[in-house]
Amino acid sequence: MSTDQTPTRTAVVTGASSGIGAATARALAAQGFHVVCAARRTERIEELAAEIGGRAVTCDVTDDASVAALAAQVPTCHVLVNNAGGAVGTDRVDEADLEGWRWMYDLNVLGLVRVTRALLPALRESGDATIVNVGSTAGRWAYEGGGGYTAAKHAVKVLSETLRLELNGEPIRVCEVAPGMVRTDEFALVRFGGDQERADAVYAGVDQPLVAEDVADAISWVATRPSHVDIDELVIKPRAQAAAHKVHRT
Ligand code: 8X3
Repeated sequence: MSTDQTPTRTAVVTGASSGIGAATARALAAQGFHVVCAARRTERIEELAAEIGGRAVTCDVTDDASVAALAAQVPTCHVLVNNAGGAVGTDRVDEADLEGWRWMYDLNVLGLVRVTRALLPALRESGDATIVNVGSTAGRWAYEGGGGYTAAKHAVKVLSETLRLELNGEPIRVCEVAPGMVRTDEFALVRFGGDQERADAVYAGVDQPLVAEDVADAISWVATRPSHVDIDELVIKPRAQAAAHKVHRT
């Protein structure tokens, strides 16, 4: 909680309307941050912001004007969590649906660049900032039918490294939190175009996939280390998942 001695720090979380984003907004608010909840679905983020004493800003990270409007409302930002992202489809490279691949690149990669670029003045203004990019184990491992998503998440990993190099010497650290199998309400459902049965099959027999709160906890930990400590990368998976193809199911 903020006191007169510890001025309120501001965090911006994109994709805050559900899943890891909403859980991260709650976790950072519990750490005393004033959280700007950014997402497209206004009603959801307004409810969340009211719950955590934060602020809702409707924002589509794939839209320049929308991101500029977000930045205009955040003069100082201590923590930026680039969480907005998602997967669509499981098409092989030889059958790639380029529209879906373009959507994934725009959302996961260019969305991150757009928001980071727009908020860098506010991050600099804070004098001590952290950028947390939500990557994925899909940014570490290839798997069949995952090409569009794994390519985008590999880009998130490389962009995090690039930003860390480019911002070296400034009081801004760049961290990537890369989750594996996380059971959220929407990730798999969106990927399979609303097919609940296929979405459920992803987690079938897996003893305790991660939940959004597990990842939020990791993000919150990364963001609250002493300023000089940069957690470059944190890969987090359920115990049952040893690798993309090695998931213990009962
Ligand atoms: C989600 C991980 O394995 O579904 O970011 O690609 S996976």
